[in-house]
Amino acid sequence: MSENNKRWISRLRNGLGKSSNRLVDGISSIFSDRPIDAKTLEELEDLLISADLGVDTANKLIENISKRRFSADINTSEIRKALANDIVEILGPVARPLDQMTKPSKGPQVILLVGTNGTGKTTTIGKLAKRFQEENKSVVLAAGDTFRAAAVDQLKLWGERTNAAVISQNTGSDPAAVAYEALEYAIANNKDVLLIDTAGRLHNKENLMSELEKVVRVLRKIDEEVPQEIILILDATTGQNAHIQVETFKKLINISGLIVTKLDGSARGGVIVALADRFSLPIFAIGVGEEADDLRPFTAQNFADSLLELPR
Ligand SMILES: Nc1nc2c(ncn2[C@@H]2O[C@H](COP(=O)(O)OP(=O)(O)OP(=O)(O)O)[C@@H](O)[C@H]2O)c(=O)[nH]1
Ligand SMILES: [Mg+2]
Repeated sequence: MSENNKRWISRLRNGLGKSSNRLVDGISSIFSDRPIDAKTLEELEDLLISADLGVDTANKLIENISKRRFSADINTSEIRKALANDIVEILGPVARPLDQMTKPSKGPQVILLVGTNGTGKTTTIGKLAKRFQEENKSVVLAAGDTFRAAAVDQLKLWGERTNAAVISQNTGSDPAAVAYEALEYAIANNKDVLLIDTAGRLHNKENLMSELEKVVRVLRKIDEEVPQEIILILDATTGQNAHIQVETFKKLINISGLIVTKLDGSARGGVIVALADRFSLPIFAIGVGEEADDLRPFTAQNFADSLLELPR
């Protein structure tokens, strides 16, 4: 394993520390001097639910555990390994590297980022811009959050840091108009990637949600293929609320994948397993901090091993 990979995994482990400590301590205390039976399995199910794995997923994992054969003197690391294996089965199909995002047949790759307030959309755009620049791709950022002047300034700062052009209009202007102008700019200047920021919107505010539809509709007047990806940004610290966010956004626009942020220091990393199991949406990356380098690839085995504190 490369040094770089090792460093990433140790950052992920640190990030997931609170979630994994709780799971691992819980498993140790449930199975200390007790066998795997209906009672301990019920306690394990409760533990998984309290770690945000969700009722259905916890239930499925427990069912799998109950079917497995363990040695008579089971130790808790065997249980952790079995759980990690089953979690890998759930996460494997949704873990998707960034370079597997849909590529355009012509023109720039357009990625629209959406989500509720404060989930990390703008920060994730900065992180993605850095990643693409490192691959020698030219990047344009569209300041589609026209609600607050501060939002444009925040995006401009990321533009400066990552050497990306930023297209913005006055506060209060139509986000669809900003997106349209940015796409025209990206095409005219042969840019490789266009990342479109949007205002945080509560999923229960209908007018704001329909504004998103308009952004997509207007972009498609220029090119029917775009945006190639509509990524929903979820804040892991909101735990179960993430489910409602996915449901509501999915109803309105065609979400093509997720990026889950704030996995550093949050005690709620387990929610990713529940989301993967329930929605099967690709997870393209995870956020483990506020800096440009804090976007990590999401890989099933690393995540499951980190969540259960298994050796690498
Ligand atoms: N710890 C941590 N903080 C993050 C992460 N991603 C974003 N943040 C922080 O979360 C806060 C909100 O991030 P923004 O990127 O402004 O979120 P947003 O979705 O654009 O917010 P609105 O535009 O207001 O809806 C900022 O303080 C970020 O630094 C992450 O992965 N880890
Ligand atoms: Mg923002």
